Amino acid sequence: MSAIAPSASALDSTASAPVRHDWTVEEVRALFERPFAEVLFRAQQVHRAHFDPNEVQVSTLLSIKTGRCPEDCKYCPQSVRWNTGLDEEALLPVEVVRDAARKAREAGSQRFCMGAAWRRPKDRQIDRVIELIEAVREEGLETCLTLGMLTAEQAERLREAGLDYYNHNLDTSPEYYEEIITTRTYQDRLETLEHVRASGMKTCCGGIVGMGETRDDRAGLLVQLANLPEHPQSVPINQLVRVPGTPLDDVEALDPLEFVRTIAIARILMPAARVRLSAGREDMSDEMQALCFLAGANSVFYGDRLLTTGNPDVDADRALFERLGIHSDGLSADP
Ligand code: SAM
Ligand code: DTB
Ligand code: SF4
Repeated sequence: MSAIAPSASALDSTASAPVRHDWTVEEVRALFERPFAEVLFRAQQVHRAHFDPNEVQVSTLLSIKTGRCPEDCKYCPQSVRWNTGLDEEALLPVEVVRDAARKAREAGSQRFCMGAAWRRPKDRQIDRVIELIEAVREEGLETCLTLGMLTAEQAERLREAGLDYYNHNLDTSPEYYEEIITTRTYQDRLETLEHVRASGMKTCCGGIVGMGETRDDRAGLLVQLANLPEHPQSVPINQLVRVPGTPLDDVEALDPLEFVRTIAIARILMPAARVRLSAGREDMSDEMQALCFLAGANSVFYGDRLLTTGNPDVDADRALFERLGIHSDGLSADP
């Protein structure tokens, strides 16, 4: 039996309830304590009020600069501090990126997300990245970048170059954060997000679960995301990919139903956001992914690589979508 009283306001409000930015950790913790079926039902109501529940958006990732990152993120295979045996790579030439974008579009992807293992880009690196944005746009894809911290001026330059989304995650709750990263603060992250919003670009911001955090930390992360001045248009919920050599390699796996619950509560708190079932899908059964879609996830990474680790191949995803009757605007019936 749960010791925490049911949250009437969170579960009983109508699907057209106003979008809120004033959630408390206590309210969200109470949501986590509710029976699974109640949380899923509510998430589905909210999902159906804002989206076609059978439609999923798909994005393809490419690591444009790999490894030797000075930051100490304990989950990340690209930190220079951990010995993960990664093949390092300098910033990719524009034609390599253009080819990868073209292939992604031909496979049915809608958005091309480029990630760089930087703490923060230098202005001359922004010049190079702008060429990449232009090439990906020419291939007819939406664009997304994740380069680390940005100044207001850099965000403005990226928006002027036509960048659609900037990804910058909060990763976990403010309380657990210092266990995971010491080389940049939560406040640093909030400031970069502010620069992205001020520039007029769309924000992609979420976190990672399964890093040994508590349920309160998962609630705390979701509250931080939902109480941003605007909800991120895209909210990636990553399940930790445990990479040998990183300090989190041997952390205990999260209960899959707790992951699904986290997706459902992200959907309830951020009704109009794309909730992305992100990293970790290779470790999930088809049934678990189906539950995540029922819980309100409506975007995924598509293509057999994330940044440096694996992701289900496109044939497996097409087959799963077919079995579930899910469609995506980018994916036609035939490959
Ligand atoms: N270096 C930039 C930064 O951290 O802002 C951009 C690239 S970084 C790899 C992008 C995001 O990938 C991180 O914020 C983290 O949420 C996610 N990520 C990295 N390693 C992961 C892992 N092993 N499992 C799940 N997500 C991971
Ligand atoms: C996000 O939230 N997840 C993606 C994307 N944004 C950049 C990255 C996942 C990385 C997983 C580990 C790897 O492949 O290196
Ligand atoms: Fe560097 Fe980003 Fe990895 Fe942290 S998550 S080590 S900042 S690449």
